Amino acid sequence: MEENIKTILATLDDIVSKASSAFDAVNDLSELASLESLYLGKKSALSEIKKELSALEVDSKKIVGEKLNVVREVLEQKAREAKELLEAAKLAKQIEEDICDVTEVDIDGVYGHLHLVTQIRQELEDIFLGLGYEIAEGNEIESDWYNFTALNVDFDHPARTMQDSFYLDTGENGSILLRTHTSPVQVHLLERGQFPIYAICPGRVYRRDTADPRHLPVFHQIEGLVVDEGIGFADLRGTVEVSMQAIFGSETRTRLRPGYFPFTEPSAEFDITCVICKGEGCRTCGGQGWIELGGCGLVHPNVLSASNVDTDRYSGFAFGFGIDRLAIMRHNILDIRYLIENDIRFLSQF
Ligand code: FA5
Repeated sequence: MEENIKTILATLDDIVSKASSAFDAVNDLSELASLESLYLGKKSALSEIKKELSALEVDSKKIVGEKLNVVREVLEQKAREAKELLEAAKLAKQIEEDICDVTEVDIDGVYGHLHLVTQIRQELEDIFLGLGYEIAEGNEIESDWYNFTALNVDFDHPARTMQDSFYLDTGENGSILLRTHTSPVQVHLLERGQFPIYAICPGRVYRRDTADPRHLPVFHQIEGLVVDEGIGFADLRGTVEVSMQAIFGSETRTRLRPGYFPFTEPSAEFDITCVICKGEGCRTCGGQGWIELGGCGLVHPNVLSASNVDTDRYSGFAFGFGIDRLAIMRHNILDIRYLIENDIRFLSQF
Protein backbone atom coordinates (compact mmCIF):
# COMPACT_ATOMS: atom_id res chain seq x y z
CA MET A 1 0.00 0.00 0.00
CA GLU A 2 1.24 3.43 -0.89
CA GLU A 3 2.68 5.37 2.01
CA ASN A 4 0.34 8.32 1.55
CA ILE A 5 -2.72 5.99 1.65
CA LYS A 6 -1.52 4.62 4.98
CA THR A 7 -1.22 8.17 6.24
CA ILE A 8 -4.75 9.03 5.07
CA LEU A 9 -6.20 5.92 6.73
CA ALA A 10 -4.32 6.70 9.95
CA THR A 11 -5.67 10.27 9.79
CA LEU A 12 -9.19 8.91 9.41
CA ASP A 13 -8.71 6.63 12.46
CA ASP A 14 -7.43 9.59 14.39
CA ILE A 15 -10.52 11.64 13.37
CA VAL A 16 -12.85 8.84 14.57
CA SER A 17 -11.11 8.61 17.90
CA LYS A 18 -11.02 12.39 18.58
CA ALA A 19 -14.58 12.99 17.30
CA SER A 20 -15.98 10.06 19.33
CA SER A 21 -14.49 11.41 22.56
CA ALA A 22 -15.76 14.90 21.71
CA PHE A 23 -19.35 13.66 20.96
CA ASP A 24 -19.32 11.58 24.18
CA ALA A 25 -18.33 14.59 26.25
CA VAL A 26 -20.61 17.20 24.66
CA ASN A 27 -22.67 19.23 27.19
CA ASP A 28 -25.33 21.10 25.29
CA LEU A 29 -27.06 21.30 21.92
CA SER A 30 -25.18 24.38 20.67
CA GLU A 31 -21.84 22.70 21.44
CA LEU A 32 -23.12 19.64 19.55
CA ALA A 33 -23.94 21.81 16.51
CA SER A 34 -20.33 23.15 16.52
CA LEU A 35 -18.94 19.62 16.73
CA GLU A 36 -21.14 18.47 13.83
CA SER A 37 -19.85 21.34 11.73
CA LEU A 38 -16.22 20.64 12.78
CA TYR A 39 -16.30 16.89 12.03
CA LEU A 40 -19.03 16.51 9.41
CA GLY A 41 -19.39 19.96 7.81
CA LYS A 42 -18.20 21.23 4.41
CA LYS A 43 -14.90 22.46 5.82
CA SER A 44 -14.21 19.37 7.95
CA ALA A 45 -11.12 17.17 7.54
CA LEU A 46 -13.43 14.45 6.14
CA SER A 47 -14.59 16.76 3.34
CA GLU A 48 -11.01 17.77 2.58
CA ILE A 49 -9.97 14.10 2.24
CA LYS A 50 -12.98 13.47 -0.01
CA LYS A 51 -11.86 16.28 -2.30
CA GLU A 52 -8.43 14.66 -2.62
CA LEU A 53 -9.92 11.31 -3.75
CA SER A 54 -9.90 12.23 -7.42
CA ALA A 55 -6.10 12.53 -7.40
CA LEU A 56 -5.65 8.92 -6.18
CA GLU A 57 -5.10 5.70 -8.17
CA VAL A 58 -8.29 3.65 -8.78
CA ASP A 59 -7.42 0.99 -6.13
CA SER A 60 -6.42 3.56 -3.54
CA LYS A 61 -9.54 5.58 -4.33
CA LYS A 62 -11.67 2.50 -3.57
CA ILE A 63 -9.91 1.80 -0.24
CA VAL A 64 -10.04 5.41 0.95
CA GLY A 65 -13.60 5.94 -0.37
CA GLU A 66 -14.94 2.93 1.53
CA LYS A 67 -13.14 3.98 4.70
CA LEU A 68 -14.50 7.53 4.35
CA ASN A 69 -18.09 6.21 4.16
CA VAL A 70 -17.62 4.04 7.25
CA VAL A 71 -16.08 6.95 9.20
CA ARG A 72 -18.91 9.32 8.18
CA GLU A 73 -21.54 6.76 9.27
CA VAL A 74 -19.83 6.21 12.64
CA LEU A 75 -19.61 9.97 13.30
CA GLU A 76 -23.20 10.60 12.20
CA GLN A 77 -24.40 7.83 14.55
CA LYS A 78 -22.36 9.37 17.41
CA ALA A 79 -23.92 12.77 16.70
CA ARG A 80 -27.46 11.28 16.67
CA GLU A 81 -26.91 9.50 20.00
CA ALA A 82 -25.50 12.65 21.60
CA LYS A 83 -28.50 14.65 20.36
CA GLU A 84 -31.02 12.14 21.77
CA LEU A 85 -29.31 12.18 25.18
CA LEU A 86 -29.12 15.98 25.29
CA GLU A 87 -32.78 16.38 24.28
CA ALA A 88 -33.93 13.83 26.87
CA ALA A 89 -31.91 15.65 29.55
CA LYS A 90 -33.36 19.01 28.46
CA LEU A 91 -36.94 17.66 28.68
CA ALA A 92 -36.31 16.09 32.10
CA LYS A 93 -34.90 19.42 33.36
CA GLN A 94 -37.90 21.32 32.01
CA ILE A 95 -40.37 18.90 33.65
CA GLU A 96 -38.45 19.26 36.92
CA GLU A 97 -38.62 23.06 36.72
CA ASP A 98 -42.32 23.10 35.77
CA ILE A 99 -43.46 20.96 38.70
CA CYS A 100 -46.05 22.88 40.69
CA ASP A 101 -46.83 21.74 44.21
CA VAL A 102 -50.58 22.23 44.40
CA THR A 103 -50.58 21.35 48.07
CA GLU A 104 -48.31 24.29 48.87
CA VAL A 105 -49.99 26.60 51.38
CA ASP A 106 -50.37 30.19 50.26
CA ILE A 107 -47.95 32.23 52.35
CA ASP A 108 -50.54 34.99 52.85
CA GLY A 109 -53.07 32.50 54.21
CA VAL A 110 -55.41 33.11 51.26
CA TYR A 111 -57.28 29.95 50.35
CA GLY A 112 -59.59 29.26 47.43
CA HIS A 113 -63.04 27.80 47.98
CA LEU A 114 -65.82 26.12 46.04
CA HIS A 115 -67.67 28.24 43.51
CA LEU A 116 -71.12 29.42 44.61
CA VAL A 117 -72.83 27.22 42.03
CA THR A 118 -70.91 24.16 43.29
CA GLN A 119 -71.78 25.04 46.91
CA ILE A 120 -75.48 25.22 46.05
CA ARG A 121 -75.32 22.03 43.99
CA GLN A 122 -73.82 20.24 47.00
CA GLU A 123 -76.47 21.73 49.31
CA LEU A 124 -79.18 20.45 46.97
CA GLU A 125 -77.55 17.03 46.86
CA ASP A 126 -77.48 16.92 50.68
CA ILE A 127 -81.15 17.90 50.91
CA PHE A 128 -82.27 15.21 48.48
CA LEU A 129 -79.93 12.56 49.90
CA GLY A 130 -81.64 13.33 53.23
CA LEU A 131 -85.00 12.63 51.57
CA GLY A 132 -83.70 9.24 50.41
CA TYR A 133 -82.90 10.15 46.80
CA GLU A 134 -79.92 8.83 44.82
CA ILE A 135 -77.69 11.10 42.75
CA ALA A 136 -77.69 10.02 39.12
CA GLU A 137 -74.95 10.75 36.62
CA GLY A 138 -76.03 12.07 33.25
CA ASN A 139 -74.24 12.59 29.92
CA GLU A 140 -73.51 16.07 28.59
CA ILE A 141 -73.45 14.70 25.04
CA GLU A 142 -76.76 13.12 24.20
CA SER A 143 -78.54 11.67 21.23
CA ASP A 144 -81.68 13.20 19.82
CA TRP A 145 -83.58 10.22 21.23
CA TYR A 146 -82.71 10.90 24.89
CA ASN A 147 -82.84 14.69 24.71
CA PHE A 148 -86.10 14.95 22.74
CA THR A 149 -87.85 11.93 21.20
CA ALA A 150 -88.08 9.68 24.26
CA LEU A 151 -89.27 12.75 26.19
CA ASN A 152 -92.28 13.13 23.90
CA VAL A 153 -90.85 16.28 22.24
CA ASP A 154 -92.40 16.60 18.77
CA PHE A 155 -90.19 16.62 15.67
CA ASP A 156 -91.24 20.19 14.90
CA HIS A 157 -90.62 21.50 18.45
CA PRO A 158 -88.55 24.74 18.23
CA ALA A 159 -85.94 23.44 20.71
CA ARG A 160 -84.90 20.85 18.11
CA THR A 161 -83.72 23.47 15.64
CA MET A 162 -80.12 24.46 15.01
CA GLN A 163 -80.98 27.92 16.37
CA ASP A 164 -81.73 26.58 19.85
CA SER A 165 -79.42 23.60 20.37
CA PHE A 166 -75.74 22.89 19.83
CA TYR A 167 -75.47 19.92 17.46
CA LEU A 168 -72.20 18.03 17.07
CA ASP A 169 -70.67 17.52 13.68
CA THR A 170 -70.58 13.71 13.88
CA GLY A 171 -71.60 12.88 10.35
CA GLU A 172 -75.09 11.89 11.55
CA ASN A 173 -76.73 15.22 10.89
CA GLY A 174 -78.86 16.57 13.72
CA SER A 175 -78.74 13.49 15.88
CA ILE A 176 -76.02 14.14 18.48
CA LEU A 177 -76.09 17.30 20.58
CA LEU A 178 -75.05 18.92 23.84
CA ARG A 179 -78.00 18.26 26.15
CA THR A 180 -80.31 21.26 26.43
CA HIS A 181 -81.68 20.18 29.83
CA THR A 182 -81.09 17.51 32.45
CA SER A 183 -84.36 15.72 31.59
CA PRO A 184 -82.65 13.06 29.37
CA VAL A 185 -81.42 11.46 32.60
CA GLN A 186 -85.08 10.57 33.27
CA VAL A 187 -84.98 8.29 30.23
CA HIS A 188 -81.71 6.63 31.28
CA LEU A 189 -83.15 5.99 34.76
CA LEU A 190 -86.38 4.57 33.35
CA GLU A 191 -84.49 2.34 30.92
CA ARG A 192 -82.55 0.87 33.85
CA GLY A 193 -85.85 -0.80 34.78
CA GLN A 194 -85.24 -0.76 38.55
CA PHE A 195 -88.15 0.58 40.60
CA PRO A 196 -88.92 2.56 42.63
CA ILE A 197 -86.86 5.53 41.40
CA TYR A 198 -86.09 8.46 43.70
CA ALA A 199 -83.28 10.32 41.96
CA ILE A 200 -81.84 13.73 41.24
CA CYS A 201 -79.35 14.63 38.56
CA PRO A 202 -77.47 17.93 38.74
CA GLY A 203 -75.32 18.96 35.80
CA ARG A 204 -74.29 21.30 33.02
CA VAL A 205 -76.61 22.02 30.10
CA TYR A 206 -76.15 23.98 26.87
CA ARG A 207 -78.44 26.24 24.86
CA ARG A 208 -77.95 28.78 22.11
CA ASP A 209 -79.03 31.56 24.49
CA THR A 210 -77.20 34.90 24.34
CA ALA A 211 -75.71 35.78 27.71
CA ASP A 212 -77.68 38.51 29.46
CA PRO A 213 -78.48 39.32 33.12
CA ARG A 214 -80.68 36.20 33.40
CA HIS A 215 -79.30 33.84 30.74
CA LEU A 216 -76.07 31.92 30.08
CA PRO A 217 -75.40 29.63 27.11
CA VAL A 218 -73.85 27.09 29.51
CA PHE A 219 -75.61 26.77 32.83
CA HIS A 220 -76.61 24.18 35.44
CA GLN A 221 -79.87 22.44 36.12
CA ILE A 222 -81.02 19.87 38.60
CA GLU A 223 -83.51 17.23 37.59
CA GLY A 224 -85.66 15.24 39.99
CA LEU A 225 -87.45 12.03 39.11
CA VAL A 226 -89.69 9.88 41.27
CA VAL A 227 -91.40 6.78 39.87
CA ASP A 228 -93.20 4.44 42.22
CA GLU A 229 -96.60 2.84 42.75
CA GLY A 230 -99.34 5.36 43.53
CA ILE A 231 -97.36 8.57 42.98
CA GLY A 232 -99.62 11.58 42.41
CA PHE A 233 -99.58 15.35 42.19
CA ALA A 234 -99.75 15.78 45.99
CA ASP A 235 -96.36 14.02 46.29
CA LEU A 236 -94.86 16.46 43.81
CA ARG A 237 -96.42 19.41 45.61
CA GLY A 238 -95.01 18.33 48.97
CA THR A 239 -91.53 17.62 47.57
CA VAL A 240 -91.29 21.05 45.95
CA GLU A 241 -92.39 22.76 49.18
CA VAL A 242 -90.03 20.82 51.47
CA SER A 243 -86.98 21.12 49.22
CA MET A 244 -87.46 24.84 48.55
CA GLN A 245 -87.89 25.56 52.25
CA ALA A 246 -84.68 23.64 52.93
CA ILE A 247 -82.75 25.73 50.45
CA PHE A 248 -84.38 29.17 50.88
CA GLY A 249 -85.51 29.03 54.52
CA SER A 250 -88.58 27.73 56.37
CA GLU A 251 -90.57 30.94 55.85
CA THR A 252 -90.47 30.40 52.06
CA ARG A 253 -93.74 29.44 50.38
CA THR A 254 -94.11 27.82 46.96
CA ARG A 255 -96.88 27.76 44.39
CA LEU A 256 -97.50 25.80 41.21
CA ARG A 257 -99.03 27.44 38.14
CA PRO A 258 -100.32 25.59 35.08
CA GLY A 259 -97.54 25.21 32.53
CA TYR A 260 -96.61 23.09 29.54
CA PHE A 261 -93.76 20.62 29.05
CA PRO A 262 -94.11 17.79 26.51
CA PHE A 263 -92.73 15.24 28.98
CA THR A 264 -95.12 15.95 31.88
CA GLU A 265 -98.92 15.91 32.08
CA PRO A 266 -100.24 17.87 33.85
CA SER A 267 -97.32 20.31 33.86
CA ALA A 268 -96.65 23.27 36.12
CA GLU A 269 -94.22 26.13 36.62
CA PHE A 270 -93.19 26.51 40.23
CA ASP A 271 -92.58 29.78 42.02
CA ILE A 272 -91.18 30.68 45.42
CA THR A 273 -91.97 33.76 47.48
CA CYS A 274 -89.52 36.53 46.62
CA VAL A 275 -86.36 36.20 48.69
CA ILE A 276 -86.03 39.98 48.99
CA CYS A 277 -89.52 41.15 49.96
CA LYS A 278 -90.76 37.75 51.29
CA GLY A 279 -93.92 38.07 49.21
CA GLU A 280 -94.75 41.75 49.78
CA GLY A 281 -93.80 42.82 46.22
CA CYS A 282 -90.62 44.67 45.26
CA ARG A 283 -88.44 45.55 42.23
CA THR A 284 -86.76 42.13 42.14
CA CYS A 285 -90.06 40.28 41.72
CA GLY A 286 -91.68 43.02 39.63
CA GLY A 287 -94.15 43.72 42.45
CA GLN A 288 -95.52 40.14 42.22
CA GLY A 289 -94.16 38.77 45.49
CA TRP A 290 -93.25 35.54 43.62
CA ILE A 291 -90.34 34.46 41.48
CA GLU A 292 -90.32 31.62 38.98
CA LEU A 293 -87.79 28.86 39.57
CA GLY A 294 -88.48 25.86 37.38
CA GLY A 295 -90.84 23.35 35.82
CA CYS A 296 -92.46 20.16 37.03
CA GLY A 297 -95.33 17.76 36.51
CA LEU A 298 -96.41 14.14 36.47
CA VAL A 299 -94.30 12.08 34.08
CA HIS A 300 -96.19 11.80 30.77
CA PRO A 301 -97.42 8.22 30.08
CA ASN A 302 -95.75 8.45 26.62
CA VAL A 303 -92.37 8.94 28.35
CA LEU A 304 -92.95 5.92 30.58
CA SER A 305 -94.11 3.80 27.62
CA ALA A 306 -91.12 4.83 25.45
CA SER A 307 -88.91 3.15 28.08
CA ASN A 308 -91.22 0.14 28.47
CA VAL A 309 -92.41 1.04 31.96
CA ASP A 310 -95.64 -0.66 33.09
CA THR A 311 -97.95 2.39 33.27
CA ASP A 312 -100.71 0.40 34.99
CA ARG A 313 -98.39 -0.16 37.89
CA TYR A 314 -96.09 2.86 38.02
CA SER A 315 -96.57 6.61 37.88
CA GLY A 316 -94.21 9.43 38.76
CA PHE A 317 -93.32 13.07 38.90
CA ALA A 318 -90.39 15.09 37.63
CA PHE A 319 -89.09 18.57 38.24
CA GLY A 320 -86.19 20.64 36.96
CA PHE A 321 -84.77 24.05 37.72
CA GLY A 322 -81.71 26.18 37.08
CA ILE A 323 -79.01 26.15 39.77
CA ASP A 324 -77.39 29.38 38.52
CA ARG A 325 -80.80 31.10 38.57
CA LEU A 326 -81.37 29.78 42.07
CA ALA A 327 -77.96 31.18 43.10
CA ILE A 328 -78.69 34.70 41.83
CA MET A 329 -82.13 34.71 43.44
CA ARG A 330 -80.98 33.48 46.81
CA HIS A 331 -78.13 35.98 46.98
CA ASN A 332 -79.86 38.85 45.17
CA ILE A 333 -77.17 38.95 42.46
CA LEU A 334 -78.19 41.42 39.78
CA ASP A 335 -76.54 39.73 36.81
CA ILE A 336 -76.08 35.95 36.27
CA ARG A 337 -72.93 36.65 34.20
CA TYR A 338 -71.00 37.57 37.40
CA LEU A 339 -71.00 33.83 38.12
CA ILE A 340 -68.71 33.10 35.19
CA GLU A 341 -66.46 36.15 35.11
CA ASN A 342 -63.99 34.78 37.66
CA ASP A 343 -63.68 38.13 39.42
CA ILE A 344 -62.18 37.25 42.78
CA ARG A 345 -63.86 40.30 44.41
CA PHE A 346 -67.23 38.79 43.51
CA LEU A 347 -66.41 35.13 44.16
CA SER A 348 -64.83 35.73 47.57
CA GLN A 349 -68.17 37.04 48.91
CA PHE A 350 -69.67 33.53 48.98
C1 FA5 B 1 -86.65 22.63 31.32
O1 FA5 B 1 -85.48 22.65 30.95
C2 FA5 B 1 -87.31 21.36 31.76
N1 FA5 B 1 -86.47 20.25 31.40
C3 FA5 B 1 -87.59 21.40 33.23
C4 FA5 B 1 -88.52 20.31 33.67
C5 FA5 B 1 -87.99 19.13 34.19
C6 FA5 B 1 -89.89 20.45 33.56
C7 FA5 B 1 -88.85 18.11 34.58
C8 FA5 B 1 -90.74 19.45 33.94
C9 FA5 B 1 -90.22 18.27 34.46
P1 FA5 B 1 -86.93 25.22 31.17
O2 FA5 B 1 -86.54 25.35 29.77
O3 FA5 B 1 -88.01 26.10 31.65
O4 FA5 B 1 -87.39 23.71 31.45
O5 FA5 B 1 -85.65 25.43 32.09
C10 FA5 B 1 -85.71 25.17 33.49
C11 FA5 B 1 -84.93 26.25 34.25
O6 FA5 B 1 -83.60 26.38 33.74
C12 FA5 B 1 -85.53 27.64 34.10
O7 FA5 B 1 -86.62 27.84 34.96
C13 FA5 B 1 -84.33 28.48 34.53
O8 FA5 B 1 -84.20 28.48 35.93
C14 FA5 B 1 -83.16 27.71 33.95
N2 FA5 B 1 -82.69 28.28 32.68
C15 FA5 B 1 -83.26 28.13 31.45
N3 FA5 B 1 -82.53 28.75 30.52
C16 FA5 B 1 -81.48 29.31 31.16
C17 FA5 B 1 -80.34 30.09 30.73
N4 FA5 B 1 -80.09 30.36 29.46
N5 FA5 B 1 -79.44 30.50 31.66
C18 FA5 B 1 -79.64 30.18 32.98
N6 FA5 B 1 -80.67 29.44 33.44
C19 FA5 B 1 -81.59 29.02 32.54
